Amino acid sequence: MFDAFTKVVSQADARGDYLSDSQLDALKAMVADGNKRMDAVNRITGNASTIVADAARALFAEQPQLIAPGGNAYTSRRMAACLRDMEIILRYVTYSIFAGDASVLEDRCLNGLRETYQALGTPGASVAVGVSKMKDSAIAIVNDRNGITPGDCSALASEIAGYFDKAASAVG
Ligand code: PEB
Repeated sequence: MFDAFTKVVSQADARGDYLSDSQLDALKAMVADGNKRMDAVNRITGNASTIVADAARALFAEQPQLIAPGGNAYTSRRMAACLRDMEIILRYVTYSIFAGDASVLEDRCLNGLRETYQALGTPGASVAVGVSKMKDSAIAIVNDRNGITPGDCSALASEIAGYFDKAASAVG
């Protein structure tokens, strides 16, 4: 598991070289904008249950066969497993945002997840739709300018969107 700092250290070490100027500049920019990152993690974490519940509701409205008899989210046990899966994925996305690196998400959550869903008969494409709905509401929450000094969060927002996209395409 890497964060943005250990990732560049590992890359430099693989070259047997010092950190490059461009690596240092990128990390410097990341530190300078660190409060935005912490705010984003805090906002998503604080709204996690709403993000998960709204995304699941919207997914089941679009794909009602999932919660009909025989559907993969039918029965409370499977519904609970489904909501839990979305919560797990969102949690790993918040770790990645915090770390500024996707490796924690890749190694501890997405690795083998497609195969797990195949074995369970869980439709990965539907999980991917749920993840992309979580992305939309998380990004909206991150970009909410209400009551704060507005700044440019576009780079951070697209980095965050990238983590959700990675999760969706790992199972979809
Ligand atoms: C992955 N999900 C399920 C299981 C596992 C995961 C390992 C099997 C064991 C169990 O039921 O608990 N676990 C999960 C995860 C990590 C992990 C991401 C990462 C670290 O450890 N069903 C649907 C929807 C979707 C869904 C499309 C969006 O119709 C999910 C939610 N996952 C779902 C369901 C089950 C499941 C298990 C319904 C239960 C399937 C079953 O038991 O038949």
